Amino acid sequence: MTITTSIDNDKLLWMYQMMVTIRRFEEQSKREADAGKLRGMHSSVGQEAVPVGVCAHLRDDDYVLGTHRSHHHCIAKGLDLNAMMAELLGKSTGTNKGKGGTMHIADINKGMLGANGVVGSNIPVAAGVGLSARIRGTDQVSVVFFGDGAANQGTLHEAMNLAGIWKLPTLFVCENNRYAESTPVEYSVSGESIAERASGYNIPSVIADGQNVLEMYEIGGEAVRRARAGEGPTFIEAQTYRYNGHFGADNPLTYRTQEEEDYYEGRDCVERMKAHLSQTKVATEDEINEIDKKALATVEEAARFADDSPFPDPEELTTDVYISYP
Ligand SMILES: Cc1ncc(C[n+]2csc(CCOP(=O)(O)OP(=O)(O)O)c2C)c(N)n1
Ligand SMILES: [Mg+2]
Repeated sequence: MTITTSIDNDKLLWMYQMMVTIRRFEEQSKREADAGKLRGMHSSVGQEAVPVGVCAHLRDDDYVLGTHRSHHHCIAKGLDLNAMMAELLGKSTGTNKGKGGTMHIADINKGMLGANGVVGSNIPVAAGVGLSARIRGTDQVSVVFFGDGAANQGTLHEAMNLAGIWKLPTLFVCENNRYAESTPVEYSVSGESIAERASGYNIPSVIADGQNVLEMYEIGGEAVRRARAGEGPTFIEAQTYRYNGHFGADNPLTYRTQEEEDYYEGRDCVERMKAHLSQTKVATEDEINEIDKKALATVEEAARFADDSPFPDPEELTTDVYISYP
């Protein structure tokens, strides 16, 4: 698609810096997992542009709901990296005091209502959150990220129906990375696309190049504008790719070809944005290197912070687990 939005330089640089930070964070997370310090790591490397382009339009009081693969959603929504890395390692200084781990990170103050290990369960929650904003009379929006596999859950259809009839301020963002574990979309998705399912609920939909952050920004911006203006939900199918296996132990990747991996890695979102910044002279090579260095330093600091932090006291086992209502 042709990009028509003019994006100010600060926003362009923010998006680049955010994608590089996510990439470095995920590389570090993988090292931590390989060292046995965390289990069940689902890497988002390759998919950074999707939440970055959308979250560039969100405020702290807008809401995001994530999946089992959600580090990139959390970082794009502005969560603290030290606390996130500590959370991954189960430390008491973690975002959720080490009790959520990699798949259940939540930070209410930043509007991150939670990564979620149950595939598809976050989708109706996002409709409910949109309904809450509507009832409270705010212009907040809710954004739910989910995979191509989750798009085959009934929860998506129930949520789209409600969002459609009530014109909820909810964005359905499907990260179609072509696989649910080892199952390819060609096998599991009936119909021409995932996006076209939204038309059954009178929800406008668009297929986006999820490896192009500028396109994600443009499409996300229009969807957020519609939601805030009371025009209802939008469905975005972002076509993307996870460079690593489904999770740490998914290796070798016998269900996909080298040719396919090369194709997607050749369209890498970070590299394309870097090229865009230098071609348009938004940043010099030195300035780009400076951003890269800063991203690495921030992640290294997060790893140190997590390592140096204590595990929760055993007496903390049952605190913050249940909420009692007055
Ligand atoms: C309800 C439910 N069914 C099955 C699983 C096991 N499971 C975890 S991730 C996954 C695949 C999800 O694929 P997709 O939605 O495409 O997300 P991706 O892993 O590609 O990001 C499955 C089947 C689960 N966690 N929850
Ligand atoms: Mg998938």
